[in-house]
Amino acid sequence: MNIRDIKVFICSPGRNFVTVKITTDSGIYGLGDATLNGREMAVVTYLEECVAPCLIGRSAHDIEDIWQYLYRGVYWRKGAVNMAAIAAIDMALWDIKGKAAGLPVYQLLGGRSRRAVTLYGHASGSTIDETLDHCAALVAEGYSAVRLQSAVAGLPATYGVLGDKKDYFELQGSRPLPPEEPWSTKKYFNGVVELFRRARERFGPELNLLHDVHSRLTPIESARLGKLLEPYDLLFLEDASIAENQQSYELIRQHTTTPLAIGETYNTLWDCKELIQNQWIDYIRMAATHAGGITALRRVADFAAIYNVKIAPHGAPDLSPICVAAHMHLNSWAPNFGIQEYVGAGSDACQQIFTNGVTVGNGMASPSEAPGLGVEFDEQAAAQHPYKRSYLPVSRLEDGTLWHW
Ligand code: GCO
Ligand code: MG
Repeated sequence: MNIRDIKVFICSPGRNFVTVKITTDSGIYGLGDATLNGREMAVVTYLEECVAPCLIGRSAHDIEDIWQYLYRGVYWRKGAVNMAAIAAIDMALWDIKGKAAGLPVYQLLGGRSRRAVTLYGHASGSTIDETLDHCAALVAEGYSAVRLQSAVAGLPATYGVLGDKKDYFELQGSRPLPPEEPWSTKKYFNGVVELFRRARERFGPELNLLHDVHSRLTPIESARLGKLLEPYDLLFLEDASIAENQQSYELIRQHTTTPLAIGETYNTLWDCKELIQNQWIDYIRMAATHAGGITALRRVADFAAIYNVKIAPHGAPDLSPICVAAHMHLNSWAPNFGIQEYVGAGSDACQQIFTNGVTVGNGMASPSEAPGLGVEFDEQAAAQHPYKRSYLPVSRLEDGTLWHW
């Protein structure tokens, strides 16, 4: 079963998605996600120009060798563009292997470790009340875990908050250049602790609560936030500070027992080796699409398990339904799975283009039982929604200093 053809598609059903389709000479094909938010065309070019020509004619069964070929065989290791390209090829090859074997991918990984995958939903609002009402609606739908984000009072926009305060879903095409958003740690601190105090007051002790800081704090500020949030018992505090210097998490860890999560921008295990090995974090949030696919994420999960770190894959809207499917297979298998971020099935157009077979209900999800990943991609429907250049916003302090993501 050799690789006959590799096609790369880019479509924008509300936001951009890059999709890879590998077809074999036996007629079996596989699909993978290579979406890199705001840098989509770099991955398309890399796949078409540098990756695809090297793979034509090779055995589609050689997942491991192809992964090594594209990682070790290339002088330029790691990197977001490279690893997103490898990820898409890898997912498509697992999809093909599953179809050839007549088994869903989670069975190839070793079978189920749990009945279903626990999800956390997103609740946000312009005010604390609005955020908590949003949370109540998710609880009514059956969610047992919810991420809370409220607009920072006194700032014109807050990333991660839906509504007129800011769009989280980054409407594509509306941003021909990166918008800029101001940040004030002081203003943020004023509201965030109150948000969680009020959430516990309203929902009681059972509901799992989460929060994403989007890396806006310095390590000592993160340590302080973790301490202040301890009474409200978060499942995890996400991306409190950046960890290019992984040791900065040692400082945060020394001060707080609030569980810590990080990793959605990481491309390889090397980005978080010390974080995991030293048990400075509790959840690793790498995504199959940005970290080299199923092959790579499986290794991350096994490494993390040794140190009591769980996987909690990134599940924002810029990961295509194909990546969502890949995560559901990994999550079903991984003995050290923690929780999966979930933001819904996407726009109507998105659901017309992609079918991923994932069953969602009562705040839980299960992968498709179909052979492979269980995903479908409608090429004609995708062609109706062409690529639109778009960017994530840039963050600046109120005096204009460029700030962290
Ligand atoms: C999350 C993420 C997203 C990212 C987005 C960037 O936890 O859902 O932080 O909000 O910012 O995926 O591409
Ligand atoms: Mg995040």
